[in-house]
Amino acid sequence: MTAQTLSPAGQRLTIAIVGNRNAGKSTLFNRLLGQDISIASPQAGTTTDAVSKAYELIPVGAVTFYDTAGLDDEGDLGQLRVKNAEKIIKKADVIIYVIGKDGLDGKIEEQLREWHIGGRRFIPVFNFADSTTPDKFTNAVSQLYNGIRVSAKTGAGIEELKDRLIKMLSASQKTPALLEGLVKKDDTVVLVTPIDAAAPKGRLILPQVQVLRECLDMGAITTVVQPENLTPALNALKKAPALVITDSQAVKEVAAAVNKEIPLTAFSMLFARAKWNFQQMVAGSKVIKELKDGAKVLIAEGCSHHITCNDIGRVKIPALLKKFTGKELNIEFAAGNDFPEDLTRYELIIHCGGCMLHPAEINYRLQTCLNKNIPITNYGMVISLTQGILERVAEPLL
Ligand SMILES: Nc1nc2c(ncn2[C@@H]2O[C@H](COP(=O)(O)OP(=O)(O)OP(=O)(O)O)[C@@H](O)[C@H]2O)c(=O)[nH]1
Ligand SMILES: [Mg+2]
Repeated sequence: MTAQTLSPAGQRLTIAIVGNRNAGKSTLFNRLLGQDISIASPQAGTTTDAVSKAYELIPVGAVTFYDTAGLDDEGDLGQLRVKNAEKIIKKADVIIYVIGKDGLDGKIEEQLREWHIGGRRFIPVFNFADSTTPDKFTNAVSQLYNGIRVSAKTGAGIEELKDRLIKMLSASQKTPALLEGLVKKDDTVVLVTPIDAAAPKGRLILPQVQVLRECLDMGAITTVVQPENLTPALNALKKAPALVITDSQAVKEVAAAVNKEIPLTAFSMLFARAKWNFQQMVAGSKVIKELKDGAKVLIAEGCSHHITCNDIGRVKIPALLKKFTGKELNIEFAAGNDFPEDLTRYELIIHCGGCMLHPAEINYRLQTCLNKNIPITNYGMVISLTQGILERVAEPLL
């Protein structure tokens, strides 16, 4: 099994190696991976398209390293390469900023400061330790942001860099628990997972698998059923479950079948709380009631290959919105990396659960909406709200 297949992309951590042309990014990339994968040469602009390599970084697990084009690339094509590198930076869990033999300049310092303020995880790496002596400014900035001196050519300092990388990645790996405060050992939990035509063949979708795994890790007694088996399953239980968690698509029938005293929520709610910003997204959903004819709404999907999500985003949600608001909305769609940079023309963003999105990318999307004051919510919340059940499924998480 290769590292590529070990864990889903949403969980595989990514490391972006960035910096100006000729800083030694490709040499460092090859050195960290212990293989000659990316072409390194004295010619500035050798790397054009980003190069990625999946790698098993012990003890962190499966990670992906990215080698990128120089951030100081010029010309029309150069600008496209810079944009591509910036996209990779956005989703990286850790950024390695390689500083070449020319040392630091104000622009690099400004970038490091911005990441520092924004809470990004980054490591300034001062390359060419074999042949350069850093000036005063470089030394001061290095001290400020805990820089590391390495020589990608000789390998000096690489072990220290790997140790730091492992520490940082381990810190970003600790995703908050989905069921925290909701379920404890020996509690009974019922999961409702419809298997319809759009369900993937032979398996469960990632959010369901993650919740189920967490139930098992916690020592909860878990029953997994399709909606039609829910009532018999509840009747068969000697005591009421501590929690029922349903796929949002079945929320209406599940809410009708589950006694009001039993806490009920949806997978999408748990993910909104653990990976996104629950309050921000509940608040975002409230905007739906105020949408007027012609209001621009963006329905955004984290990836473009989940048939189920595609069907929910493109067919079901527009239909539910139309029925609920009675308005002719102006709905646009975006999938994968096409999340628009300029969100100001939208009155609402409705996002998928983002099970395949990196935490850094999710943070970026949330932050962009927050900065521009654009309401954002998710598929599950819209489905629940338009069927009058949002308050009930949000309640256990408030
Ligand atoms: N002496 C010395 N040379 C290095 C070091 N790191 C890289 N080089 C050399 O610097 C040149 C540029 O290295 P690359 O790894 O291609 O640099 P890059 O940042 O990938 O450059 P672009 O792809 O053009 O953006 C090559 O000739 C490398 O052999 C180092 O630590 N010491
Ligand atoms: Mg290169």
